[in-house]
Amino acid sequence: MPSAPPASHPSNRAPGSAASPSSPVRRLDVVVVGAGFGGLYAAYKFREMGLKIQGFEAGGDVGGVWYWNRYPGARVDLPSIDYSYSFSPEIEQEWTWSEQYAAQPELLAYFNFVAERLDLRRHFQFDTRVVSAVWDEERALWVVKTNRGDTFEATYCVMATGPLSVPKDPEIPGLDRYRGRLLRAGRWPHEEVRFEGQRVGVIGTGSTGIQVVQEVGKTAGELFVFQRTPSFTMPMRNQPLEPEYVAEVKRHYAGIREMARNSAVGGVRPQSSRAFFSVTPSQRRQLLDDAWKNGGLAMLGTFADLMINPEANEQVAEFVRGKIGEVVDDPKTADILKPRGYPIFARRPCLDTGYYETYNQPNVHLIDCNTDGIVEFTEKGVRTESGEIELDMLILATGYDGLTGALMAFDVVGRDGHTVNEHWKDGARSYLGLMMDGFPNLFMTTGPNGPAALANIVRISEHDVDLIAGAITHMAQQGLATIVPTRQAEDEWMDLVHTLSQRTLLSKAKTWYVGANVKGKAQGLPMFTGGFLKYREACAAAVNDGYRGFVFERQKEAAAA
Ligand code: NA7
Repeated sequence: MPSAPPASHPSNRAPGSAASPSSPVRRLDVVVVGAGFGGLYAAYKFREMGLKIQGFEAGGDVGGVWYWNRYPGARVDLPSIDYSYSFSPEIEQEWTWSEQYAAQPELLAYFNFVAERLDLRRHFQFDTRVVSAVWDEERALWVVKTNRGDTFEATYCVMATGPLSVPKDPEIPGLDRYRGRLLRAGRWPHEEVRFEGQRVGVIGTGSTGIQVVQEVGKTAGELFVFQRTPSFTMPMRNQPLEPEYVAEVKRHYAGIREMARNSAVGGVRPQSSRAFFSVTPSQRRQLLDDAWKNGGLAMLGTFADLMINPEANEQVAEFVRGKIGEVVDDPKTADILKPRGYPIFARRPCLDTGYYETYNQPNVHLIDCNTDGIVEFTEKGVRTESGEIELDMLILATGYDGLTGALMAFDVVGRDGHTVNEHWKDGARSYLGLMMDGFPNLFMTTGPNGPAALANIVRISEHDVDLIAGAITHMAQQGLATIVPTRQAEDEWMDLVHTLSQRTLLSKAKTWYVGANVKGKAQGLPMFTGGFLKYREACAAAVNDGYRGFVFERQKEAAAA
């Protein structure tokens, strides 16, 4: 294992404790940024390898996006048994999920359980932001500074910053003028918020807005939903998990995980190889009806060509529009809720529990921002083109600067002063979604050019951490000091990412997937759309081919450089 010089510093401070700006520099093997799925597993893995590690997390505790997203109705849209770690049989056996799709409090309880069971909290400084990470070419290490004034030096830097960690306010003037209670879904307060008797506004109708609306609509005095682009949402049909079923799952976790790892989505949801037009219209209808009844993302797995055949896609979209018409009483409201003009599933498919039914309640009002756009925020609420709507509370569910936001939000400076912001000015680029040319020993988990948001994030996180751990072990065994991808390898990977993305309808909607929700952001689908298995295979092929596409330097070469 790489070993760092003896630490000239106190041992890890308790979470949340501050350090003076004059604290001595700490020398580490690995710095890990983020305490979500990727960061927690990285801390565990590297510790078990005997590495000296330090993690940083801007939140007050473990959980990543689930630490911040405490809004009412927050819930995962993948089955809990799938959306959980596979690296520890003990965790699998000792933890019991209560619902098919866990709500945020249960997900956070799971993070806490993992952190405690594996004693991981002591590796992190919480409430701590990394403000810069600068590569020191001479000494072949990363110099990492935090907002507490501390400096750390580490051979490796692992950015487990996640694809959704920088919430985005809407680009509407006057937010600071608003005097009512402003709530951001992605920065929800820890205390309970009550809506009884309140006039509440929600801006945004993505996965988050839909979960908020269906929950807040139950108790709010009046709820005003500001919708610009309607999402397609399907019934989640969540249910409690029976003890007998949970026992079966626990007996068969190994096989379940194996199936997930060998699938395109990194999960166990069924996927068809059937082409839409290969079966008769009545069979298609039957399959779609069944998927609707089964709930979850079943619809997405009904046909194999939904994201490559626009006609097939449109027929499925029309099926869902028909369902909206069946549920929503007022035809005008139903019409506004029906998504048009982009392929179904090109925006993240949403799962709901009674979302469309919410609009049948007299206290819920839908505002179509396409015909009555928001002009500005006022002291009392929101002014649309047709007038002012007074609100006691305003909830922003306006999404994230996804995929690239976290790493571009602070100074990450590689060789020759080259920054990630410069590297990504025309769009995110990397080799295998894991490393960037010019940034030695800097790894990403769930990076923007891997499957990122298109496959189970827990499986991707575990895969990436394992690969990074393998590279570090390889380097230790071979006496290597630095690893960096070549420009050519990065170019070739990005060519593949680009070529594959041209074949899918995923880039045909204005979403955070393509950067459309952030003004001035480079546009394009940066994710690897070939599926999780193909991604794993590409990574494994590079590793097995002697780390093809990577350049290593020996310890003394690096020191002499
Ligand atoms: P999303 O899916 O990016 O949704 C954000 C929503 O906010 C979307 O409906 C936007 O409409 C809306 N928005 C943003 N700015 C405005 C303005 N100015 N006016 C009106 N509406 C606006 O984020 P989520 O948090 O819901 O979901 C993120 C991911 O979390 C999701 O994909 C899952 O992976 C889980 P727009 O589409 O821009 O017209």
